[in-house]
Amino acid sequence: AFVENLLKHPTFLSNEYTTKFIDTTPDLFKFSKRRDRGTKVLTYIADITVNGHPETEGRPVPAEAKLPKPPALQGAPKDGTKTLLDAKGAKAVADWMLAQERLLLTDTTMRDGHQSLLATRMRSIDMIKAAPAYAANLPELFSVECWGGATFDVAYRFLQECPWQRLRELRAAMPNLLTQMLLRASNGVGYTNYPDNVVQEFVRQAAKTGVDVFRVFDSLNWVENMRVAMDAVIDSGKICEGTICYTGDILDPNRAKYDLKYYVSMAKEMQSAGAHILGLKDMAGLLKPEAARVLVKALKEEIDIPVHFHTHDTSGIAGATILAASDAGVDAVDAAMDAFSGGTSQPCLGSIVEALAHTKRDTGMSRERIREMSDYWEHVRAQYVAFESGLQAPASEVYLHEMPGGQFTNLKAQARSLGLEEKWPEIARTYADVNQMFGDIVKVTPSSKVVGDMALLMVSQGLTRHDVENPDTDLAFPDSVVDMMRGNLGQPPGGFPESIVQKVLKGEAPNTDRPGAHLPPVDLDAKRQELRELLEGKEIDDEDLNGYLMYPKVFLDYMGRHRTYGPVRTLPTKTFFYGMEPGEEISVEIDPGKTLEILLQAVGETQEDGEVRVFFELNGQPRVIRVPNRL
Ligand code: BTN
Ligand code: 3PY
Ligand code: ZN
Repeated sequence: AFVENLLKHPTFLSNEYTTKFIDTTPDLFKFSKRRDRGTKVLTYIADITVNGHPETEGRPVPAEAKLPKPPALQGAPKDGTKTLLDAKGAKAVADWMLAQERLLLTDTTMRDGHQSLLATRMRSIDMIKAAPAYAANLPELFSVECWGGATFDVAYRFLQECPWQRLRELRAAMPNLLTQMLLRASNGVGYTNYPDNVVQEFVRQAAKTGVDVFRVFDSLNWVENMRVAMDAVIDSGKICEGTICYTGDILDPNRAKYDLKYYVSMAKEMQSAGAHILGLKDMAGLLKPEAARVLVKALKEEIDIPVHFHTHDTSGIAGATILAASDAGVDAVDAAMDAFSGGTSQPCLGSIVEALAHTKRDTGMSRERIREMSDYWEHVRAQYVAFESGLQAPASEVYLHEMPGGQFTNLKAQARSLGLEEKWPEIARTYADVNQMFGDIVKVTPSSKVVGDMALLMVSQGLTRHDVENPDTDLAFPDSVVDMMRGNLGQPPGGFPESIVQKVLKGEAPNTDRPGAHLPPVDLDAKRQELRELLEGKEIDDEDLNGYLMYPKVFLDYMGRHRTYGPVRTLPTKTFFYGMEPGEEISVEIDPGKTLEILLQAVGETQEDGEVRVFFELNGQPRVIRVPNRL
């Protein structure tokens, strides 16, 4: 079931996801309105205890149910980068970055770290507990990447929690530090192009709820398709990190499409488009140390805005690349706290700090404070054993297939679920072939998903690139491939090869303009009214409206489950994923200062009507909850 659920992972899904529970149990949905929140949370625990959580079935179980304890606070939060943004604005932050001799660091643990290692499953509670210690103990950080990318839909879809609430609470707990998000330009935090006004509205709300730095990228590096999102960020007064995605190898003469000139020219376009910072996003970890030296040096010479480098350690050599970039004068780099670093995640933050100590790029960060924080994250990671990928060692194979860190382990799991595990080397090679067949494109969400879909189809049907390209055979392509060839994700440099477009679209003419130019604006008031009716008259705030605009079905499913189960975001992570054992007792703070003491006494036999009675004590009072046995 875990593998099955990985199939549902956003990297692979279309937006039609159904939750069997609401569909098959409409009466619980109806009753739930009248229940108090304590009863709702008990209902969730009872249900998971009896039926298990679909995502952890057959997977390892963590030892401890207690929430990990964050480090002690070293006094009140000192001024940090957020203090500067609030006082002097985005341009002042960029100027300040350029004036620093030290290497600046972004901590990615709360976004890309768990997205790349644990299928994005880290829950808000584990982040929010850590946030005050970030503010008090790590004020030297440039930023904390904690939002966007896949975290938005995974929160609603799999974690049964509101991503906006996560952001709001992190923002409040780290008043001195810049929060950072990853935004897929016109694809928002989704997998498809949204109308311009939906993107603008999303950025406005993200800035209002608490994002300070927006890393904006396009999955085909098409600057034309980045402007709407970048302009919206600039208008919000927040920091726009206009981003280049790195692919290929600038030192390899056979990969001339993405050469030094290409990247420098895109960097200049980012600067002209108003970016405060240039992001250099190496989503697969392909930038080799010597190439980083050359590229960063050129960028520093050719543009005037600071450069912020992001990579993944899939190959095991990313630490060397970071140090080379640092030597060449990069202004800031991304790293993950030790316990969430390495492999498909970012390089190790603590080790970068150590490597640069007593050099001119000394980060000024405290090794003790980093160790304490990493100890906390180590305990958090242990709660998510069910989502570990099992990748045991560095993989130089990444230079062959060029899969992004977040896709690698997922595609592997998906291959396993299709019975293609032993064909992994073939899938990796086919992924590279598909890339060439599509004209050598940037592969990052969502374009990476398209390449992965095509590679899996070819391997499962035993097709070669030659078979696919043969104009005399007819082939049904995955929807995502058809969509991309239609131009719905925009255009790669030089366009898609004409022959593959012809073959996929069977003669239909592609659209080569900006997709947003063809999408009519959404009537926001009408959408709010529509949502209000769907939710039986509930007042719809802007955050909920934005959730609905991005992911209509996912959002409605979330709201339906929320009505039944209440604030399950406050449960300890082990309880959320595994339920409770008879005799076990937990404390759940459902509101600041309002704590439920929950003791599970016993689980009854299944009755004739198929229901199970689950016996609790809630704050010392006996409570019986009936749930269906759905096993
Ligand atoms: C999923 O994978 O179905 C999403 C996770 C939320 C599942 C909850 S657990 C209790 C209830 N029973 C279900 O079948 N779904 C929800
Ligand atoms: C995302 O879009 O979620 C990514 O992490 C791309 O690297
Ligand atoms: Zn990344």
